[in-house]
Amino acid sequence: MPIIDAITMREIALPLKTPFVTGVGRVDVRRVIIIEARCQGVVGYGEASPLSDPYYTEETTETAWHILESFLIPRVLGKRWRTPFDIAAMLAPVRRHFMAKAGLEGAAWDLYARSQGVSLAKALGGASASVPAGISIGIPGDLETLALQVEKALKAGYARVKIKIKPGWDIEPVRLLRERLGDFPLMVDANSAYTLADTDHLRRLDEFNLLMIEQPLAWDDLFQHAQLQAALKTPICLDESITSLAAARLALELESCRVINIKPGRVGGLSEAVRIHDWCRSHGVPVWCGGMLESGIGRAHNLALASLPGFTLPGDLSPSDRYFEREIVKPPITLLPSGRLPVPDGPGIGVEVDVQEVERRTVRLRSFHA
Ligand code: OSB
Ligand code: MG
Repeated sequence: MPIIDAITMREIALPLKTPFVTGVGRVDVRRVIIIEARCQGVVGYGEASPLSDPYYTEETTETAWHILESFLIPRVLGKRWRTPFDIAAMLAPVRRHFMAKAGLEGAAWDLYARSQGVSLAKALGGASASVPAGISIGIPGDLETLALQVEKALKAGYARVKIKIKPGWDIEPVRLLRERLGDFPLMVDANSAYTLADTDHLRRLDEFNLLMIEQPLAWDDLFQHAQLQAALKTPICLDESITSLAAARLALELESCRVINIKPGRVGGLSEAVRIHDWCRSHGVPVWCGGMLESGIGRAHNLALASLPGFTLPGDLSPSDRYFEREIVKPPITLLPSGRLPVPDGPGIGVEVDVQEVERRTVRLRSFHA
Protein backbone atom coordinates (compact mmCIF):
# COMPACT_ATOMS: atom_id res chain seq x y z
CA MET A 1 0.00 0.00 0.00
CA PRO A 2 1.17 3.58 -0.65
CA ILE A 3 1.68 5.64 2.50
CA ILE A 4 -1.31 7.42 4.02
CA ASP A 5 -0.52 11.01 2.99
CA ALA A 6 -3.46 12.92 4.49
CA ILE A 7 -5.98 12.40 7.27
CA THR A 8 -8.98 14.55 8.20
CA MET A 9 -10.95 14.01 11.38
CA ARG A 10 -14.37 15.56 11.87
CA GLU A 11 -16.67 15.49 14.82
CA ILE A 12 -20.23 15.35 13.56
CA ALA A 13 -23.46 15.73 15.54
CA LEU A 14 -26.46 13.69 14.45
CA PRO A 15 -29.73 14.18 16.36
CA LEU A 16 -31.44 10.86 17.11
CA LYS A 17 -35.10 10.56 16.13
CA THR A 18 -35.86 9.39 19.67
CA PRO A 19 -33.55 9.47 22.70
CA PHE A 20 -31.85 6.13 23.47
CA VAL A 21 -32.13 5.34 27.20
CA THR A 22 -30.32 2.54 29.05
CA GLY A 23 -29.72 1.71 32.71
CA VAL A 24 -26.53 3.79 32.56
CA GLY A 25 -27.29 6.80 30.40
CA ARG A 26 -29.19 8.56 27.69
CA VAL A 27 -28.24 9.65 24.16
CA ASP A 28 -30.06 12.48 22.37
CA VAL A 29 -27.45 13.53 19.83
CA ARG A 30 -24.84 11.14 18.42
CA ARG A 31 -21.46 12.82 18.37
CA VAL A 32 -19.09 10.60 16.41
CA ILE A 33 -15.73 11.20 14.74
CA ILE A 34 -15.46 10.51 11.03
CA ILE A 35 -11.92 9.76 9.87
CA GLU A 36 -11.01 10.29 6.24
CA ALA A 37 -7.64 8.83 5.20
CA ARG A 38 -6.04 9.43 1.78
CA CYS A 39 -3.51 7.41 -0.19
CA GLN A 40 -2.60 8.99 -3.55
CA GLY A 41 -6.09 10.36 -4.09
CA VAL A 42 -7.96 7.25 -2.89
CA VAL A 43 -10.10 7.97 0.17
CA GLY A 44 -11.06 5.60 3.00
CA TYR A 45 -13.57 6.31 5.75
CA GLY A 46 -13.78 5.13 9.34
CA GLU A 47 -15.87 6.10 12.35
CA ALA A 48 -14.87 6.38 16.01
CA SER A 49 -18.09 5.86 17.94
CA PRO A 50 -17.69 6.31 21.69
CA LEU A 51 -20.65 7.89 23.46
CA SER A 52 -20.39 11.48 24.76
CA ASP A 53 -20.16 10.30 28.38
CA PRO A 54 -18.01 7.57 29.97
CA TYR A 55 -20.82 5.32 31.27
CA TYR A 56 -20.80 2.56 28.66
CA THR A 57 -17.03 2.46 28.20
CA GLU A 58 -14.44 4.85 29.62
CA GLU A 59 -14.04 6.63 26.28
CA THR A 60 -15.91 9.76 25.25
CA THR A 61 -16.04 11.76 22.02
CA GLU A 62 -13.60 14.15 23.67
CA THR A 63 -11.05 11.50 24.72
CA ALA A 64 -11.18 9.88 21.26
CA TRP A 65 -10.50 13.26 19.63
CA HIS A 66 -7.52 13.87 21.92
CA ILE A 67 -6.00 10.40 21.47
CA LEU A 68 -6.49 10.46 17.71
CA GLU A 69 -4.91 13.88 17.14
CA SER A 70 -2.10 13.58 19.67
CA PHE A 71 -1.09 9.92 19.43
CA LEU A 72 -2.82 7.69 16.89
CA ILE A 73 -2.74 9.77 13.71
CA PRO A 74 0.97 10.67 14.16
CA ARG A 75 1.76 6.94 14.50
CA VAL A 76 0.41 6.07 11.02
CA LEU A 77 0.67 9.22 8.89
CA GLY A 78 3.38 8.81 6.23
CA LYS A 79 4.41 5.33 7.51
CA ARG A 80 4.77 2.24 5.31
CA TRP A 81 2.05 -0.40 5.63
CA ARG A 82 0.86 -3.44 3.71
CA THR A 83 -2.41 -4.44 5.34
CA PRO A 84 -4.71 -2.97 7.99
CA PHE A 85 -3.25 -5.50 10.43
CA ASP A 86 -0.03 -3.43 10.17
CA ILE A 87 -2.00 -0.30 11.08
CA ALA A 88 -3.49 -2.12 14.09
CA ALA A 89 0.06 -3.07 15.15
CA MET A 90 1.21 0.59 14.86
CA LEU A 91 -1.64 1.66 17.15
CA ALA A 92 -1.16 -1.15 19.68
CA PRO A 93 1.42 0.65 21.90
CA VAL A 94 -1.33 3.09 22.88
CA ARG A 95 -3.17 1.37 25.68
CA ARG A 96 -6.92 0.80 25.38
CA HIS A 97 -8.73 3.76 23.69
CA PHE A 98 -10.32 1.06 21.55
CA MET A 99 -12.94 3.18 19.80
CA ALA A 100 -10.43 5.88 18.83
CA LYS A 101 -8.17 3.17 17.33
CA ALA A 102 -11.08 1.49 15.54
CA GLY A 103 -12.01 4.73 13.75
CA LEU A 104 -8.55 5.13 12.24
CA GLU A 105 -8.01 1.45 11.54
CA GLY A 106 -11.47 1.35 9.91
CA ALA A 107 -10.43 4.07 7.44
CA ALA A 108 -7.37 1.95 6.58
CA TRP A 109 -9.61 -1.10 5.99
CA ASP A 110 -11.78 0.90 3.58
CA LEU A 111 -8.65 2.16 1.75
CA TYR A 112 -7.19 -1.34 1.61
CA ALA A 113 -10.34 -2.96 0.23
CA ARG A 114 -10.67 -0.19 -2.40
CA SER A 115 -7.04 -0.64 -3.44
CA GLN A 116 -7.74 -4.36 -3.95
CA GLY A 117 -10.90 -3.50 -5.91
CA VAL A 118 -13.10 -5.52 -3.54
CA SER A 119 -15.80 -4.83 -1.01
CA LEU A 120 -14.82 -4.51 2.65
CA ALA A 121 -16.96 -7.60 3.31
CA LYS A 122 -14.88 -9.60 0.84
CA ALA A 123 -11.59 -8.22 2.22
CA LEU A 124 -12.62 -9.38 5.70
CA GLY A 125 -13.64 -12.86 4.53
CA GLY A 126 -17.38 -12.23 4.49
CA ALA A 127 -19.68 -14.70 2.81
CA SER A 128 -23.32 -13.55 2.96
CA ALA A 129 -24.93 -10.94 0.71
CA SER A 130 -27.39 -9.92 3.44
CA VAL A 131 -27.67 -10.27 7.21
CA PRO A 132 -30.71 -10.44 9.50
CA ALA A 133 -31.65 -7.16 11.16
CA GLY A 134 -31.95 -7.01 14.94
CA ILE A 135 -33.19 -4.14 17.07
CA SER A 136 -32.03 -2.79 20.43
CA ILE A 137 -34.84 -0.98 22.23
CA GLY A 138 -34.03 1.51 25.00
CA ILE A 139 -36.03 1.94 28.18
CA PRO A 140 -39.15 3.88 27.13
CA GLY A 141 -40.61 4.64 30.57
CA ASP A 142 -43.87 2.72 30.41
CA LEU A 143 -44.83 -0.85 29.56
CA GLU A 144 -47.45 0.06 26.98
CA THR A 145 -44.99 2.06 24.87
CA LEU A 146 -42.50 -0.81 25.03
CA ALA A 147 -45.08 -3.38 23.90
CA LEU A 148 -46.07 -1.16 20.96
CA GLN A 149 -42.44 -0.62 19.94
CA VAL A 150 -41.69 -4.34 20.03
CA GLU A 151 -44.84 -5.22 18.13
CA LYS A 152 -43.92 -2.68 15.45
CA ALA A 153 -40.39 -4.12 15.19
CA LEU A 154 -41.71 -7.65 14.71
CA LYS A 155 -44.12 -6.44 12.02
CA ALA A 156 -41.22 -4.67 10.25
CA GLY A 157 -39.42 -8.02 10.03
CA TYR A 158 -36.67 -7.76 12.65
CA ALA A 159 -35.31 -11.25 13.34
CA ARG A 160 -34.78 -10.62 17.04
CA VAL A 161 -35.54 -7.99 19.63
CA LYS A 162 -33.29 -6.88 22.48
CA ILE A 163 -34.63 -4.75 25.28
CA LYS A 164 -32.60 -2.87 27.84
CA ILE A 165 -33.21 -3.82 31.47
CA LYS A 166 -32.25 -2.40 34.87
CA PRO A 167 -33.37 -3.05 38.45
CA GLY A 168 -37.07 -2.17 38.55
CA TRP A 169 -37.46 -2.65 34.78
CA ASP A 170 -36.80 -6.32 34.08
CA ILE A 171 -39.26 -9.11 34.97
CA GLU A 172 -42.41 -7.08 34.27
CA PRO A 173 -41.49 -5.91 30.77
CA VAL A 174 -40.29 -9.40 29.76
CA ARG A 175 -43.44 -11.04 31.15
CA LEU A 176 -45.67 -8.56 29.36
CA LEU A 177 -43.91 -9.10 26.01
CA ARG A 178 -44.23 -12.88 26.33
CA GLU A 179 -47.93 -12.62 27.30
CA ARG A 180 -48.77 -10.22 24.49
CA LEU A 181 -46.49 -11.34 21.68
CA GLY A 182 -45.60 -14.97 22.37
CA ASP A 183 -42.32 -16.80 21.95
CA PHE A 184 -40.45 -14.59 19.45
CA PRO A 185 -36.61 -14.25 19.59
CA LEU A 186 -36.11 -11.96 22.59
CA MET A 187 -33.07 -11.06 24.69
CA VAL A 188 -32.21 -8.50 27.36
CA ASP A 189 -29.17 -6.22 27.90
CA ALA A 190 -28.39 -4.95 31.41
CA ASN A 191 -25.26 -2.86 30.69
CA SER A 192 -23.79 -3.93 34.05
CA ALA A 193 -26.77 -2.73 36.12
CA TYR A 194 -26.78 -5.74 38.53
CA THR A 195 -24.54 -7.36 41.13
CA LEU A 196 -24.11 -10.95 42.22
CA ALA A 197 -26.51 -10.21 45.09
CA ASP A 198 -29.24 -10.08 42.40
CA THR A 199 -28.67 -13.73 41.39
CA ASP A 200 -32.01 -15.01 42.70
CA HIS A 201 -33.81 -12.13 41.07
CA LEU A 202 -32.12 -12.70 37.69
CA ARG A 203 -32.98 -16.43 37.88
CA ARG A 204 -36.60 -15.38 37.52
CA LEU A 205 -35.76 -14.51 33.90
CA ASP A 206 -35.02 -18.20 33.22
CA GLU A 207 -38.70 -19.05 32.74
CA PHE A 208 -39.10 -16.73 29.72
CA ASN A 209 -36.94 -18.60 27.19
CA LEU A 210 -34.72 -15.60 26.46
CA LEU A 211 -32.00 -16.05 23.84
CA MET A 212 -29.51 -14.59 26.29
CA ILE A 213 -28.88 -11.94 28.92
CA GLU A 214 -26.20 -9.44 27.92
CA GLN A 215 -23.64 -8.04 30.36
CA PRO A 216 -25.60 -8.37 33.61
CA LEU A 217 -22.66 -7.61 35.95
CA ALA A 218 -19.64 -5.32 36.17
CA TRP A 219 -17.58 -4.85 33.00
CA ASP A 220 -14.39 -5.85 34.83
CA ASP A 221 -15.58 -8.96 36.66
CA LEU A 222 -15.35 -12.17 34.64
CA PHE A 223 -15.19 -14.23 37.84
CA GLN A 224 -18.60 -13.07 39.08
CA HIS A 225 -20.09 -13.58 35.62
CA ALA A 226 -18.89 -17.21 35.83
CA GLN A 227 -20.63 -17.58 39.19
CA LEU A 228 -23.83 -16.10 37.80
CA GLN A 229 -23.71 -18.20 34.62
CA ALA A 230 -23.46 -21.36 36.76
CA ALA A 231 -26.68 -20.32 38.50
CA LEU A 232 -28.64 -19.42 35.35
CA LYS A 233 -30.18 -21.49 32.56
CA THR A 234 -30.26 -18.46 30.26
CA PRO A 235 -26.95 -18.01 28.40
CA ILE A 236 -24.92 -14.93 29.34
CA CYS A 237 -23.54 -12.85 26.48
CA LEU A 238 -20.69 -10.47 27.24
CA ASP A 239 -20.36 -7.01 25.68
CA GLU A 240 -18.44 -4.46 27.83
CA SER A 241 -16.12 -7.16 29.25
CA ILE A 242 -14.75 -8.22 25.87
CA THR A 243 -12.08 -5.79 24.68
CA SER A 244 -9.74 -8.25 22.92
CA LEU A 245 -9.27 -11.84 21.82
CA ALA A 246 -7.40 -12.44 25.10
CA ALA A 247 -10.43 -11.24 27.08
CA ALA A 248 -12.76 -13.42 24.99
CA ARG A 249 -10.64 -16.52 25.53
CA LEU A 250 -10.43 -15.90 29.26
CA ALA A 251 -14.20 -15.37 29.53
CA LEU A 252 -14.91 -18.60 27.66
CA GLU A 253 -12.30 -20.56 29.63
CA LEU A 254 -13.84 -19.34 32.91
CA GLU A 255 -17.34 -20.05 31.53
CA SER A 256 -18.34 -16.47 32.25
CA CYS A 257 -20.52 -16.49 29.12
CA ARG A 258 -21.70 -18.69 26.26
CA VAL A 259 -22.12 -16.01 23.60
CA ILE A 260 -19.99 -13.02 22.56
CA ASN A 261 -21.08 -9.65 21.21
CA ILE A 262 -18.37 -8.38 18.84
CA LYS A 263 -18.31 -4.63 18.25
CA PRO A 264 -15.39 -3.43 16.15
CA GLY A 265 -15.16 -0.23 18.21
CA ARG A 266 -15.08 -1.93 21.58
CA VAL A 267 -12.22 -4.26 20.59
CA GLY A 268 -10.05 -1.62 18.87
CA GLY A 269 -11.01 -2.30 15.27
CA LEU A 270 -11.91 -4.82 12.59
CA SER A 271 -8.57 -6.64 12.80
CA GLU A 272 -9.18 -7.71 16.41
CA ALA A 273 -12.87 -8.29 15.63
CA VAL A 274 -11.90 -10.77 12.90
CA ARG A 275 -9.46 -12.52 15.25
CA ILE A 276 -12.19 -12.95 17.88
CA HIS A 277 -14.60 -14.17 15.22
CA ASP A 278 -12.11 -16.73 13.88
CA TRP A 279 -11.30 -18.10 17.31
CA CYS A 280 -14.94 -18.32 18.37
CA ARG A 281 -15.89 -19.98 15.11
CA SER A 282 -13.24 -22.65 15.44
CA HIS A 283 -14.37 -23.30 19.02
CA GLY A 284 -18.10 -23.42 18.29
CA VAL A 285 -18.93 -20.21 20.19
CA PRO A 286 -21.75 -18.16 18.61
CA VAL A 287 -21.08 -14.46 18.05
CA TRP A 288 -23.13 -11.52 16.84
CA CYS A 289 -22.32 -7.98 15.78
CA GLY A 290 -23.13 -5.24 18.29
CA GLY A 291 -23.76 -1.60 17.46
CA MET A 292 -22.98 1.88 18.77
CA LEU A 293 -25.84 3.82 17.16
CA GLU A 294 -23.40 4.46 14.31
CA SER A 295 -23.82 6.69 11.29
CA GLY A 296 -23.97 5.01 7.89
CA ILE A 297 -20.17 4.84 7.77
CA GLY A 298 -19.78 2.79 10.96
CA ARG A 299 -22.92 0.85 10.04
CA ALA A 300 -21.38 -0.18 6.67
CA HIS A 301 -18.29 -1.46 8.53
CA ASN A 302 -20.52 -3.46 10.89
CA LEU A 303 -22.51 -4.98 8.02
CA ALA A 304 -19.30 -6.10 6.33
CA LEU A 305 -18.11 -7.74 9.55
CA ALA A 306 -21.47 -9.39 10.22
CA SER A 307 -21.29 -11.12 6.82
CA LEU A 308 -18.53 -13.41 8.13
CA PRO A 309 -19.67 -17.01 8.58
CA GLY A 310 -19.31 -17.21 12.38
CA PHE A 311 -21.92 -14.47 12.93
CA THR A 312 -24.68 -17.03 13.39
CA LEU A 313 -26.98 -14.85 15.52
CA PRO A 314 -28.80 -11.65 14.46
CA GLY A 315 -26.94 -8.57 15.69
CA ASP A 316 -27.83 -5.01 16.73
CA LEU A 317 -27.94 -4.03 13.07
CA SER A 318 -30.79 -1.80 12.04
CA PRO A 319 -31.52 0.42 9.03
CA SER A 320 -30.53 4.11 9.07
CA ASP A 321 -34.08 5.37 9.56
CA ARG A 322 -34.35 3.57 12.90
CA TYR A 323 -32.01 6.26 14.28
CA PHE A 324 -31.78 9.31 12.01
CA GLU A 325 -34.00 11.58 9.91
CA ARG A 326 -31.15 12.03 7.49
CA GLU A 327 -28.21 9.76 6.83
CA ILE A 328 -24.67 10.83 5.88
CA VAL A 329 -24.31 8.06 3.27
CA LYS A 330 -26.10 7.55 -0.02
CA PRO A 331 -28.14 5.48 -0.31
CA PRO A 332 -29.08 5.03 3.37
CA ILE A 333 -29.05 1.51 4.79
CA THR A 334 -32.54 0.11 4.36
CA LEU A 335 -34.45 -2.98 5.38
CA LEU A 336 -35.23 -5.47 2.60
CA PRO A 337 -38.80 -6.86 2.46
CA SER A 338 -37.32 -10.07 3.95
CA GLY A 339 -36.38 -8.16 7.12
CA ARG A 340 -32.71 -8.45 6.19
CA LEU A 341 -30.08 -5.80 5.50
CA PRO A 342 -28.03 -5.92 2.31
CA VAL A 343 -24.26 -6.08 2.81
CA PRO A 344 -22.83 -3.36 0.53
CA ASP A 345 -20.95 -5.03 -2.33
CA GLY A 346 -19.30 -2.01 -4.02
CA PRO A 347 -15.59 -1.31 -3.47
CA GLY A 348 -14.56 -0.65 0.15
CA ILE A 349 -17.42 0.13 2.55
CA GLY A 350 -19.66 0.16 -0.54
CA VAL A 351 -21.68 3.25 0.37
CA GLU A 352 -21.09 6.77 -0.93
CA VAL A 353 -20.39 9.38 1.73
CA ASP A 354 -22.70 12.39 1.36
CA VAL A 355 -19.94 14.96 1.73
CA GLN A 356 -22.35 17.91 1.82
CA GLU A 357 -24.37 16.35 4.62
CA VAL A 358 -21.18 15.52 6.54
CA GLU A 359 -20.08 19.16 6.20
CA ARG A 360 -23.47 20.39 7.37
CA ARG A 361 -23.17 18.20 10.51
CA THR A 362 -19.52 19.00 11.27
CA VAL A 363 -18.83 20.72 14.59
CA ARG A 364 -15.02 20.59 14.40
CA LEU A 365 -12.41 19.47 11.94
CA ARG A 366 -8.67 18.95 11.82
CA SER A 367 -6.48 17.92 8.90
CA PHE A 368 -3.01 16.36 8.86
CA HIS A 369 -0.55 15.97 5.98
CA ALA A 370 2.47 13.69 5.70
O1 OSB B 1 -24.92 -2.05 25.13
O2 OSB B 1 -25.08 -2.76 23.15
C1 OSB B 1 -25.04 -1.81 23.95
C2 OSB B 1 -25.76 1.45 22.09
C3 OSB B 1 -24.77 2.27 22.62
C4 OSB B 1 -23.94 1.76 23.57
C5 OSB B 1 -24.07 0.44 24.02
C6 OSB B 1 -25.05 -0.39 23.47
C7 OSB B 1 -25.92 0.15 22.52
C8 OSB B 1 -27.01 -0.59 21.94
C9 OSB B 1 -27.60 -0.11 20.62
O3 OSB B 1 -27.56 -1.54 22.48
C10 OSB B 1 -27.07 -0.85 19.45
C11 OSB B 1 -27.43 -0.18 18.15
O4 OSB B 1 -28.60 -0.20 17.78
O5 OSB B 1 -26.51 0.35 17.48
MG1 MG C 1 -24.69 -4.21 25.25
